[in-house]
Amino acid sequence: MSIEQTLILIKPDGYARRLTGLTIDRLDASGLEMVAARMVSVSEKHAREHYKSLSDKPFFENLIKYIRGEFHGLKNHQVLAMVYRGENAIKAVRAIAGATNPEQAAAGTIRGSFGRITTAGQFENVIHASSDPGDAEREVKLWFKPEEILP
Ligand code: DAT
Ligand code: MG
Repeated sequence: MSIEQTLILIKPDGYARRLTGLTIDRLDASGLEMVAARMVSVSEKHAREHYKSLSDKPFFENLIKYIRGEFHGLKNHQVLAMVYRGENAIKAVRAIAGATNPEQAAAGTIRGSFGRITTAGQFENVIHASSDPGDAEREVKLWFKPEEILP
């Protein structure tokens, strides 16, 4: 048994399409515990830091625009950032989220039900979820100060 923390972001498509409540409902129903939550106005620097491991990908510049709400008219660049904690939380939240590519995400997962690929080729997949313990630790630290997370 391993108690983990994982970072979740409601991405701009999720926010703009009013999928925030549905996402939280599914995360809560998993039995995991929400231990931090904050609306964040995502700066260019923060976006690039969050996705730095993808900086050599052809889709990187559009990914930065996407996470900053530029495809959804979000002038405040807002995302909802949360930390959930519990047994195997990282894998559990990835399972609720579904595969990265919305066309390959299983039916019933958040991405499978609500994600899409735009005609411009942009993956809009509603939520971010940390993918492994190393990423989770780095991402939780990047989005939250220690005192913003319940003990
Ligand atoms: P995940 O978000 O499932 O951890 P990732 O870390 O590999 O996936 O990529 C981060 C985001 O980048 C992903 O949510 C959507 C976008 N992305 C990934 N692969 C892509 C691709 N082949 N084409 C367009 N966007 C992509
Ligand atoms: Mg990832």
